[in-house]
Amino acid sequence: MAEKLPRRAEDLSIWPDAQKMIEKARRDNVETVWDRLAEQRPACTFCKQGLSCSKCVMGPCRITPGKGKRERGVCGADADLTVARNFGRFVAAGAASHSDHGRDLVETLLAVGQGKTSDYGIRDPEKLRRIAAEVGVTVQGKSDKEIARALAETFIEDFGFATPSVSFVARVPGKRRELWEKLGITPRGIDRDVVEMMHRTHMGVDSDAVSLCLHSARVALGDGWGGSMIATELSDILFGTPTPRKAQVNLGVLKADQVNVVVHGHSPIVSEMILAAARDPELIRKAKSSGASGINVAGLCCTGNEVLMRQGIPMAGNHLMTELALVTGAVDCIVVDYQCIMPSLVTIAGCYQTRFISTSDKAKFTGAEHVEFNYANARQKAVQVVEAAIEAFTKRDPGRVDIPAEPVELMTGFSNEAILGALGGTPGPLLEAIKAGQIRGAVGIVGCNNPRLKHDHVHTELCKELIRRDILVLITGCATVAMGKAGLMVPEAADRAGEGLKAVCTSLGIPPVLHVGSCVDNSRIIHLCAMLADALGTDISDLPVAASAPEWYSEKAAAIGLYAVASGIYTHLGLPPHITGSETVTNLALSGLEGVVGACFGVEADPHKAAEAIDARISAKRQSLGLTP
Ligand code: MSK
Repeated sequence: MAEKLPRRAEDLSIWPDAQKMIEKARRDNVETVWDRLAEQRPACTFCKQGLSCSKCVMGPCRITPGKGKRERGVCGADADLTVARNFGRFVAAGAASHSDHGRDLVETLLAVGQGKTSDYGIRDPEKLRRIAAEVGVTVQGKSDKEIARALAETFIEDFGFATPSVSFVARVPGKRRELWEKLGITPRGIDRDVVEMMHRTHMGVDSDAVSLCLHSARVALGDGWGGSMIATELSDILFGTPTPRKAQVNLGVLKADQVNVVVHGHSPIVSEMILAAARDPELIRKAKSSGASGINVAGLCCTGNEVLMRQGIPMAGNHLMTELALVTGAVDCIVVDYQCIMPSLVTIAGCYQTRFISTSDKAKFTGAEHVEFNYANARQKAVQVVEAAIEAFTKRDPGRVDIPAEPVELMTGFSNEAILGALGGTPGPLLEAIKAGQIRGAVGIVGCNNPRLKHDHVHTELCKELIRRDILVLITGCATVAMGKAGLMVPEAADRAGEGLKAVCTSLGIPPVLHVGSCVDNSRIIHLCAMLADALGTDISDLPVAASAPEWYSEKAAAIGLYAVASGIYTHLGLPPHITGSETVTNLALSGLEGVVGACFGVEADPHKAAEAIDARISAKRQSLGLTP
């Protein structure tokens, strides 16, 4: 039976700005993600369950478990092995993406240390020294440049195979480290573990589903405690550690009378330079002489989160808003780096005279303009891009512009340093509030949108339900835009929380939903959990915490979910991954992992039932710690 997909705009997204732009797209004959999803229906059930294999040319094979016929692929792989191989590669792609992003930060830091760039520098020298000392780099008597170089060289080793484990494994509580050692899943070199997954899943190598799943966990841990954590910490060192600040969100952040430059993707390396160019008085003068009142930079997806966290740059939207932002007709230039950039954006940009500019040598788009950025030319290239945006503004057709909303306020910038700073420098007060039951627990809501679910419905309903139950919410990635638009990221939202959480938020002047960054910044959440566990002298799996990716779509989200679980954090998913064709793998994910790593996945599309399950988990953990449930 074909899955029935809604057509009415109000059934596709909960937001008026999205609904209006979906309707405008239809009027303008612009195809969107929802149109393409409808064309893909019905979905291939073999692929959906992880039961198709095209990893060699003896096939491709489609496995039908328990039917007697086609129970195995040509090589003899059964459903369990086929699903485990597919899932292993899925996670490896996600971990590789985050980690390759981290690698770019290492290269930039190295260039700073070697004096090969004057465009980038150290904006947080205190953090540079702190992180360097933490991973064993000598800081005494050394200049910032010398430390930057030595720190970059240490992290380069983390990507290879010369170390027994990645540096930040030292942050993991002792009990958990011992468990990983026992299971053989301590992350070693980041690249090594990803490459090993590609090797293991080649025909005729690792042919045991459980063994492959354990290596998937190791690859994911190399992402969370390796590539992503390096990306987060080095971004702070190079661009500044976020501090709380106010900003705005939704399509209303685009300005009809200004040159609108939208940054999209994940890395701050390009977006920070675009921002610097947009603030250049010479370029502002140029924009004004072209008839604009100024240059407005707005963010999409996680590049947006990076500049939102550090610079308070407004957010135009999340994953499912990227096409719709262009449909406003008000975007003069969209500048992209990598990840989560729908190739369809090039075509849509062409419909509205928007300049689509790619910037990374590893992410080119057919039909796009390519302006390649590197650490030696970034400032000059950023000027070129902003000049292109100014030129595009002069060609904009005001008759096709529709900015469909007024922006909503939010508060951002809750790095771990900022959170601990607000608590007087230690996690002690947070633990006291947890012990007293004012804050019953904490949940990280992370990740994407998926057109198979009503846009931002699960995010916002789950979040409202959790804070109502005195559960603090930390958010990253595209969930940020959802909670921001729902008005949950301002201190006044404390009124929508339970009495205990409300009292804590009111006394600190913070929202009940804290923005901690982009998708790589989920590393901040696991680090905070490690600090809490250490302060309690326990393991992460004993804490009253959980994670949730309510509307996830990407391989990266699978890697995040798996590193959270392997770190001991129960993780809710709004949709299952493509593993349901294997009983062994599905049972392992939904319950078996509990006995192995002390946490597992839960799948639930209904936000209220998901909140129930998360709440039950938090209550049980509180009880085991001797606290009131
Ligand atoms: S951008 S991975 S849709 S969070 Fe990080 Fe958003 Fe998910 Fe991409």
